[in-house]
Amino acid sequence: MATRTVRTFCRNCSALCAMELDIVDGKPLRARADGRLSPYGAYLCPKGVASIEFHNGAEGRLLASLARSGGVLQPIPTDRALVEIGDRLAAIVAAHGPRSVAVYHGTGAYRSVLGGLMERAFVAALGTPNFFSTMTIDQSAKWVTMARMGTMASGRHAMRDADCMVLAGGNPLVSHQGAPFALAESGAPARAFEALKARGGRLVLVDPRRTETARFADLHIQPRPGEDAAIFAAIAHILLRDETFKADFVARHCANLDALRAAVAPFTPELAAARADVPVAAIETAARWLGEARRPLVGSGTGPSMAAHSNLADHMIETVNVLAGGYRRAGDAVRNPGTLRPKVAREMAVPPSRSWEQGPKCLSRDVGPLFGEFPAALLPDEITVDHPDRIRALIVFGGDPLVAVGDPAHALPAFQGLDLLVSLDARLNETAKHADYVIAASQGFERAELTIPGDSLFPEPFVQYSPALVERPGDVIDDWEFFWSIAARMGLPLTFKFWTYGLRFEDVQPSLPLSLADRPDPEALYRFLCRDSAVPFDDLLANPGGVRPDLPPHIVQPAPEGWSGRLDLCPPEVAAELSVVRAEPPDPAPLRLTCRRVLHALNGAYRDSRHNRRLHPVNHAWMHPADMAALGIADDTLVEIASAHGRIRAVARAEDRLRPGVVSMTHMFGPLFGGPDPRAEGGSNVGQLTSLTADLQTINFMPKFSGVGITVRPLERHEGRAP
Ligand SMILES: Nc1nc2c(c(=O)[nH]1)N[C@H]1C(S)=C(S)[C@@H](COP(=O)(O)OP(=O)(O)OC[C@H]3O[C@@H](n4cnc5c(=O)[nH]c(N)nc54)[C@H](O)[C@@H]3O)O[C@H]1N2
Ligand SMILES: Nc1nc2c(c(=O)[nH]1)N[C@H]1C(S)=C(S)[C@@H](COP(=O)(O)OP(=O)(O)OC[C@H]3O[C@@H](n4cnc5c(=O)[nH]c(N)nc54)[C@H](O)[C@@H]3O)O[C@H]1N2
Ligand code: SF4
Ligand SMILES: [Mo]
Repeated sequence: MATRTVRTFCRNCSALCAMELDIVDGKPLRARADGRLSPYGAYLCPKGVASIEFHNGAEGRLLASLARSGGVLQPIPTDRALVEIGDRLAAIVAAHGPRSVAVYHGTGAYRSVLGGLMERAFVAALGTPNFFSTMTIDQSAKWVTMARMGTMASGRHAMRDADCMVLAGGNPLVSHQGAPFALAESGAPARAFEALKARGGRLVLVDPRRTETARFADLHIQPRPGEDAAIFAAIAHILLRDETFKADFVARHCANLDALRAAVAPFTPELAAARADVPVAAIETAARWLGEARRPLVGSGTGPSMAAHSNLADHMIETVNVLAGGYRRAGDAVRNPGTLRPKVAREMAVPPSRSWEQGPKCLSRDVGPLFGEFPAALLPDEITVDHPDRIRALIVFGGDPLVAVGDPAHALPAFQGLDLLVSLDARLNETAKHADYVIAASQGFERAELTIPGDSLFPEPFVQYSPALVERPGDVIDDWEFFWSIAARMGLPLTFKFWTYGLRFEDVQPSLPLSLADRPDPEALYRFLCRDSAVPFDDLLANPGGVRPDLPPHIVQPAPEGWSGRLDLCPPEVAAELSVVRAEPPDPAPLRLTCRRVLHALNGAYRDSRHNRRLHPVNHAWMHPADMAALGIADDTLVEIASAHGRIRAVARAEDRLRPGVVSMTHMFGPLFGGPDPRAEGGSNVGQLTSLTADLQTINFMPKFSGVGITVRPLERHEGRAP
C-alpha cells in the first residue's frame, strides 16, 4: 500500500477547514483537522468526512456523463457531450439570441473557484442577463437591504471584537454559516461563541427553536415565526425612545431618521410582544444591551429571510444594527482585510443603488437584477412567458433548482418546455433526472483550489492553495472545463477575471484573454488570481499547509473629503410595508412550518451519506410534544401536512425545543413528488408546500419557506398502522 499524507483543506463550505489527508493507493482515505495554522484552530465537521467517502464513489457519485436518447439518460463520452451541447447552444443562440440561454448557480458551484469564475466569463461573453442562483431563494433579503438602504464601506465589527451579538434565525453551530450572512465564525463555531462568553460578551438569539446555538445565549427570544419585522421595529423604537442609539454615527451617515421614527412609533414593545407571543421584557432587555454595547453586531441567518415580510424584516434587523453602531469606525483595526486582494476599509456610507429599478428587466415581471442576478423563483415563468426572448436553454451548475425553488407542480412543466436542460453535477439529482445532458463533475481533491471564498471572511488573514491531490475517476471533468469547452465549441472568446460579488464583470481589471484552442492550465489561472496577493503564489505552492501572513496593521480610513453618501434608513416602501404589518392580524394558522438544517448534510449533498442516513433516514417533521398529543400523533408515525398550496406525507417526531405550534423540517430530502410512504423514499419534499405564484416578496420574489401555515393530521396510530 502506497500511503502519503498531504496538507489541504475541505472544499464543502466557506469555512475551508484546514485538514491533513491520508492518500492510500491514490485514493483519499482519512482526514484529520489541521490546526497548526488555521485561524480557527483544529476543526472538521462531519461533512468534511462525508466528502471523502463521496470522492470514492459513495452516494451514487456520477463517474460518467449522460445524454437523453430515446427518452432515457444513457452514458456518453464527456467530450462528445460537450461538442453536442456547444452545437445545440450555438443553434439556439443563432435562432433566438443570447438571452435565450440561462444559468442557475447552485450551492455546489460555490465550491469550485475556477468553475465559478469561468461560468462568469461564459455568461459575460454570451451577453445574457439570465443569471440565477440560490442566493435569491436564500438570504437575498440582505441584498435588497443593501440595494435600498446602502452599505457601510467600513464593514461590520468582527465577531472577535464584538461585545453584544443579536442573531435572528440562524444556527451556526449546525450550519457553520458565518459572515457575511450570519455573524458567527464559520469554522469551529462553538469555540468562537465560547470566546465571546469568556470575554464577557452577550448573545441574544431570536429563534422559534431552542437551537444548538442557544446554549450560548444570554437571552433567547422564542417568537412565532414570521414576526421578525415587528420585533426589530420594536427594538428600533426603544433605541429611539430612550435615545440610546449612536446619534453621532446616525447623524453623520444616515438619511431619513425622522421617517424611521414615525414608521416605528406604533411598534411599541407591547405590540411586537403580543404579535410574536414573547415577553415584553425580553425585547426591552435586547434593546438595552444593544444601547450599552460598544461593538454590537446584529444580523440574521436564513430564518427571517424565508418567512413573511422577509425583506422588511431584514431592513429592520439592519436598521437596528445601524442604530446600535454595528460598524467599524475610522481608526478601528481591521483584523482581516483579505490576503489575495486586500481592500481598504473606509468609514463611508455607500448610498443605495436600487438596482432592481433599472434594466435589463425580467420578461414575466417588471423587475431588474439584484447584484446582477434575476430572482430564481421567476425562473419557471421566464421559461414559459409568451415572449420571443424567453429562456429556451438552461445550464444548472451544482444545483437542484426543481427541489430548491419549491412548488414543483409549477416548476416542472416549465422545465419540461425547455429546448435544452444541462446539469453539471456530481450526482443525478432530481433536476438532473429531467435533463438532456448530465455532465459528471470532479470533486475538490481532484482539482486545484484556492481559499478565495474565505479570503476576507477568515477571522484572521490566512490563505491556502492546494493542487489536485488525486486522479479524477472515470470520465469526470472540472467545472471550469465545462464552461471553457462549450465556449470554445461555440467560438465564444472568454476573458478570465478575478470577479467578486458587488463588481460588474465588465469593470473588473486586470483581465486574461483565454485561447479557445489551447486548454488553459489551472495553475496558470491561479497564478493570475494571485497577482495582487500579499503572499506570492510561489509561497503558496511551497506551503501546502497554508500561510498566516504578517500583514501591516490595517486601520479603517476616514471618508474622502466632501463625501456625501448616506444610508437610507426608511425608504417609502419600507414605511408602507410596516403599516401593512401593523394592520395585519397575526397569522391565525394553528401550526406553522419552519426551516432547519441537519449537521451531516449540505442541502442535497451528503444527504445519502452513511452517517446522515443513520441519523436522518427521512427529514422528520419535528413537532412540539403538546401539539402531537393534541392531534393524536405518535413518534415516528406517518402524518399528512397540508398548506394552502400542497400536501406531503412525512414522519413525525417530538422535539420539546420547539415552541408549540411550530413544525420544523429540513429541505432537499425526498423525491420531487412524494409517494405513499416517505420512509421508502428517503424523506419528503417540503418544497411541495410552497407556492411560486402566491406569497412571493417584491423585488427578489423570495418564496415563503418558513412560517408557512399548515395543518397536520395523523395517518397512523403507531408506526406502520392506520388509525
Ligand atoms: N450542516 C449544514 N450546514 C449548512 C447547510 C446545510 O444544509 N447543512 N446549508 C448551508 C446553506 S445553503 C445556508 S443558506 C446556511 C443557512 O444557515 P442558517 O440560517 O444558520 O441555517 P439554519 O440552521 O436552517 O437556521 C435557520 C434558523 O432559523 C429559525 N427560523 C425559522 N423561521 C424563523 C423565523 O421566522 N424567524 C426567526 N427569527 N427564526 C426562524 C430556525 O428555527 C433555524 O434555527 O447553512 C449552510 N450550512
Ligand atoms: N423549503 C425550503 N426550500 C429551500 C430552503 C429551505 O430552507 N426550505 N433553503 C434554500 C437554500 S438556503 C438553498 S442554498 C437552496 C439549495 O439549493 P441547491 O443548491 O440548488 O441544492 P443542492 O441540493 O444543494 O444542490 C447542490 C448540488 O451540487 C452538487 N455538487 C456538489 N459538489 C459539486 C461540484 O464540485 N461541482 C458540481 N458541478 N456540483 C457539485 C451536489 O451533488 C448537488 O446536487 O435551497 C433553498 N430551498
Ligand atoms: S465546516 Fe465542515 S463542511 Fe465546512 S469546511 Fe469545515 S469541515 Fe468542511
Ligand atoms: Mo443557502
